[in-house]
Amino acid sequence: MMSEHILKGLRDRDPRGIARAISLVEENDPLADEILASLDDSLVDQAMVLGITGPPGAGKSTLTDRILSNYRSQDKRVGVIAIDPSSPISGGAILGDRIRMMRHALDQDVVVRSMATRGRLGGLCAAAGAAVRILAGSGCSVVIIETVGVGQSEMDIIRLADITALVLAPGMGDDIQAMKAGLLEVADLLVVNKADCAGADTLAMDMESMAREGRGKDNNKAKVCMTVASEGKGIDDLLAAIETVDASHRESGERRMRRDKAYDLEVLDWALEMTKPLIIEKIEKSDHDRKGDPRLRAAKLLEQE
Ligand SMILES: Nc1nc2c(ncn2[C@@H]2O[C@H](COP(=O)(O)OP(=O)(O)OP(=O)(O)O)[C@@H](O)[C@H]2O)c(=O)[nH]1
Ligand SMILES: [Mg+2]
Repeated sequence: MMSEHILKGLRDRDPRGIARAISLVEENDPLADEILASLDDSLVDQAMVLGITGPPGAGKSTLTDRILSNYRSQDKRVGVIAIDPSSPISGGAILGDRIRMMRHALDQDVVVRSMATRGRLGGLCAAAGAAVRILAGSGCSVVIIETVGVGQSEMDIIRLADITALVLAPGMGDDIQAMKAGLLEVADLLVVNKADCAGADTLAMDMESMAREGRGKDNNKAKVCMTVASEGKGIDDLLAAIETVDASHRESGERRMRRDKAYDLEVLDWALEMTKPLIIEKIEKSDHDRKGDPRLRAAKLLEQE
């Protein structure tokens, strides 16, 4: 039985079974409900979901790989969800990501999953949320979401994370200006990567002052960390900072609040996903005179039972 096979793969925590389960849910397969219902909710509750975001080329994947190795050395099982590394902006870095992750390919306690935004009409938040649940529910105590910090859908994705690190690198002036508005708000940690490159200290100072200005609601300012991801430098300090933020969020209730918000976002996204086919069907069945305003027509279609 196919469904038994998939569920067994999940129970056995077999990376391929997990990957298959994520695909099925993403494709809205009839098995999706059963897969999601089979997960251990307490594991999902306990896992730490870490968002890694920032402009293309800042070193997010290199950093993710280092963080992953570090957690693995603590014997933690780790899941990674890489959102659309093939966006038009970053231009096909997916191969690079794959290659970098290859050294974990044979590790049964690492599950890496890419998810495309391209060619998708919404539903990314729902799919990524389900992937987080499947990974956490099958024993990944850390789930990392890597996403390029650009579009709105990526911003929504970051809201699935308990903690978000914004990765920046020197020499990307314009990108940083563009990021300021949205991403600084959601960042708990500001990572100045490529600290081996010229301009890193200046960038770190800029970030320090921005962090002071942008003190969040809980009055905690984002901590600035410096890393050289390509050489594995600064990773221990970064992980210590992550742990501190996580502990304080768990204690203050901030974590619960973020999870609640993420939950609502996911419900909305799933609801939209589920109604879309129904609406498409209505449009197809309606008479095609195409007169009048499309907006009015849409309202009328929705009124129809
Ligand atoms: N000098 C230096 N290079 C780095 C460092 N970290 C990463 N790089 C290099 O920067 C380039 C981009 O790194 P990635 O990890 O692919 O960056 P990314 O942010 O994941 O990029 P996208 O996924 O395309 O948005 C690669 O060539 C890395 O080897 C660093 O600390 N110092
Ligand atoms: Mg990347």
